[in-house]
Amino acid sequence: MIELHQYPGSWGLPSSSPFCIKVETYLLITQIPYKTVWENNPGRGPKGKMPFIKDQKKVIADSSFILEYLQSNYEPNLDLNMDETQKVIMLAFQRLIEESLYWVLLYSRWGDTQGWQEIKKEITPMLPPLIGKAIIHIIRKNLLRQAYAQGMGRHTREEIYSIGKSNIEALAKFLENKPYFFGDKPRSIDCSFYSFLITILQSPVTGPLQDYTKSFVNLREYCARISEKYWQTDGNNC
Ligand SMILES: N[C@@H](CCC(=O)N[C@@H](CS)C(=O)NCC(=O)O)C(=O)O
Repeated sequence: MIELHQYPGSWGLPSSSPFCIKVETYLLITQIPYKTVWENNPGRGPKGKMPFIKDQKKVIADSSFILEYLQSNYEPNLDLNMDETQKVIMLAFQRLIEESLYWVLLYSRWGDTQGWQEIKKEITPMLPPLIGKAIIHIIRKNLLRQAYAQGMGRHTREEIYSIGKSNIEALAKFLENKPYFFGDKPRSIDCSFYSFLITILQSPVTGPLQDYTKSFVNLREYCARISEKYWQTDGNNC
């Protein structure tokens, strides 16, 4: 059976990483059997990040490569019968979510003062006693260094949230009142989109990103719909 290696969750989320929730949502929608292996140390993954999967002797890291692998080796494939335009739009929105919105989310959790206080309170007890307080500062430094190298970390707080808001607005406008991103049927993009929405909405990390996301009724309803249908939760946290 497939093993999904992922971080444990916080605040009622299935995992603290949206990329882990993305893969698990895909597995739940497709009903491909799997079991979770909880990991706290990203160094245990082949790319130093979570998630990764093991399937018999194969190890695949990176949520997008994992979904590609699942689509090539298991049924159903959520992305069958999409036209070329839909595929291009899907790729562009996936990049918007995972390569831009991700860094805004990271900043809201680790860079912004309120988020950092919440993160510290939640994660420190999961780390080894005595050295946990030092480790959480090292993790923060490392993540903020990544954000600086990527570029997002060089912007002011206002600039970062204005990027986040325009991303959320584009997603909300494209979704309209459709049940899923491309209509009546869930596609792999719904796994990315949902995982980021639930991570933003179901969190004590408040602030402009969460407030703006909450202001879109269609996003909250979409999030609740997927939570109820595939995660069997009441969707009240969306
Ligand atoms: N492109 C990767 C991104 C995965 C990723 O960034 N994972 C983060 C958690 S959200 C991580 O494990 N970071 C650990 C680190 O950078 O030290 C994917 O799609 O799986």
